[in-house]
Amino acid sequence: MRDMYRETKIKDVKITGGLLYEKRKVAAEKTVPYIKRALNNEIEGIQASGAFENFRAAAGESGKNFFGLVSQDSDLFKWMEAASLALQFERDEREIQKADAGGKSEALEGSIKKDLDEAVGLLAKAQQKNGYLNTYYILNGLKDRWHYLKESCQLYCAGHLMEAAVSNYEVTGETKLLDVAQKYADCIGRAFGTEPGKIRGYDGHAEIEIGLYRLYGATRINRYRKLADFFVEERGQRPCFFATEKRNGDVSDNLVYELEEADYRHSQSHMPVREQKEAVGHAVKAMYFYTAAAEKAGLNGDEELFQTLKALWDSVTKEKMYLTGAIGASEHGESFSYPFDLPPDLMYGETCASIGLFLFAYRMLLTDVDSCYGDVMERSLYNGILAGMSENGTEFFYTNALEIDPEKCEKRRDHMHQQAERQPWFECPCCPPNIARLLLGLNRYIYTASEECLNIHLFAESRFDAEGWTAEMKTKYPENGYIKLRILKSTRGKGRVKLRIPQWCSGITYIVNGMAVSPLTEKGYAVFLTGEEETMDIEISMPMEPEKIYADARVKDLVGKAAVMRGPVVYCAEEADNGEPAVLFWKDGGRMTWEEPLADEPYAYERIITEGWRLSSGEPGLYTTQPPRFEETRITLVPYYRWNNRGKGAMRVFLNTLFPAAVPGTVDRITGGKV
Ligand code: FUB
Ligand code: ZN
Repeated sequence: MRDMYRETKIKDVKITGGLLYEKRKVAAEKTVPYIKRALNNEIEGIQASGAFENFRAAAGESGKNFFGLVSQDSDLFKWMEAASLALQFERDEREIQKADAGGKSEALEGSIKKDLDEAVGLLAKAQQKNGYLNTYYILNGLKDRWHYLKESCQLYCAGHLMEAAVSNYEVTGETKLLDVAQKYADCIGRAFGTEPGKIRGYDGHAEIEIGLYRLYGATRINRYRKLADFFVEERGQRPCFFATEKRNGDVSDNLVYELEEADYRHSQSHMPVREQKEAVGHAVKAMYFYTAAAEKAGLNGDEELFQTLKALWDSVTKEKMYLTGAIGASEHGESFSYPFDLPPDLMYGETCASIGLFLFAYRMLLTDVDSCYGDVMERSLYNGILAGMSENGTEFFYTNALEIDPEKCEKRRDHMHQQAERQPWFECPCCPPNIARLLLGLNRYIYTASEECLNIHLFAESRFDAEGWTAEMKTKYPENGYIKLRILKSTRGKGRVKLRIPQWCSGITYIVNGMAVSPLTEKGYAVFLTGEEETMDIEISMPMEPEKIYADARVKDLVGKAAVMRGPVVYCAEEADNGEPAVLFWKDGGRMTWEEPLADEPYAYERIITEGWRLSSGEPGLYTTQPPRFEETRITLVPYYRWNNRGKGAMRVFLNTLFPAAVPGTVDRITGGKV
């Protein structure tokens, strides 16, 4: 029998300080208002959005035509989810009584609430009598709805509406948006299913499944869960639904993109989920699908399905994931490539895909408290996800390569999917509201609990209060690995506290109530026993030294290269500190020193200083018989998530490695004869 934890409620956790608090504050105060303005076309010079305008037209408030991509309703819904969560942030902020919170926080909450209420009103007005709510088809002809589900994103958008509604309800207790979402879910339930006359189909972009499970979680209405179960199991049944579905109406101008007709791997529809073993296709679609399937496995105690998901998890994380938790090695179809094909430069690594991986990991964790999931959550959060947003919260990466050369991004067709700088907006702005909702919803992912067990998966200054447990965590993580926990169990009987031991960490030590202890471990978690009404103080020390990281030799693009991590944070070399990073080599055995950020200097980030070599040509000429020269240099590294906050420039995570001791004859060349 496996564990089955429920998603932790947003109100049960407060993040009270540290990096994640700072990021959430920026998301609430800057990103959420900015996205509202972007979606409402109030920002000059960025790509136009039809998100609000389409709803006004669908509500009969304007006579405008549909504008933008078919996925666009989801941008508004994701913003609504982020805005709902921002309300909670602002309330927590007042409760925590941060020095500068007070009136400012109340005013911001007021304006976000007003924006949200307006949007909810607009949705309710645009919703059709039968509950249908998709602006593309409301404005272009309802008779074509449910057609071309392969690319039209209808159910994908609906799923995001349901997620927004659940978060909105959890935070506000109001049911207006939840009612809209339920009406739409019921409309979808009348149209799809195995019963005669219903469509045995699903969306090309998984997401409705997650939305329905969350709706079930909030309402406990079983038909939403059953409909989600149907969508999970129906995908990939043969003959493939996409080969047979109707395709009336011309949506071709409004598609995000259109892949080859029969590429069913792209949407994970090439076979039923239970037969899938390798993660393939569009990385975001895959993550959302696996997340939903993991939820199904957990809810139903379905071990067979869980094992399928575990195989897919292993395929992603052991063969197809970047060091930063980025996924999606190929620009074509924003998709996975074959195992170990992980080019650091041509890659895609969409911010939404890392977010999806984080969500997939969390769902697995609810059923199986194994540190492999928390490790990946941490990896994607502190690297692939945080890199997606600028420090001011209003610029974003869509793709997140491990190696950027601005000239290539500008001049080479095969690099044009990449941005050398974060952008204020995109034609397909799926990532900005996704990162905002993820950051503002982070409270859900730090702890899980039952009356018997409290699990701690992520480390952040925070408080947890639910299921009879109170926990207070004090830490500056990931700046350092020192954590102080005070835990109180108020329910009856003995309880267990489980703490993830991060994969990166060796030499962890614990002091419990003043005594050094060596706890038992279970699937990568340290386990502590506690009794009723007993306060347990745990001090955890995780030595956090910079370390070189090498890829599996099957990752051909990374042979002879190494990166540096300190704790969960991946570092990178930026041109701003080092000149061109392509010519840098690590010095074998070079010392690495970590320096704290200098509080009073802007952009004076925490950094790692190490010794290295800088290569230059042996003699002029495109090709020459003269080997290159190496001169000693200092290499400065900054956290990857902080890169590109100091203007445009080249960046690399993996630098070249020379192994002079291991390669006969290279020593002279490296030192230029000095040694
Ligand atoms: O189709 C909606 C969104 O656009 C996906 O999640 C992104 O990957 C992009 O394709
Ligand atoms: Zn995205």
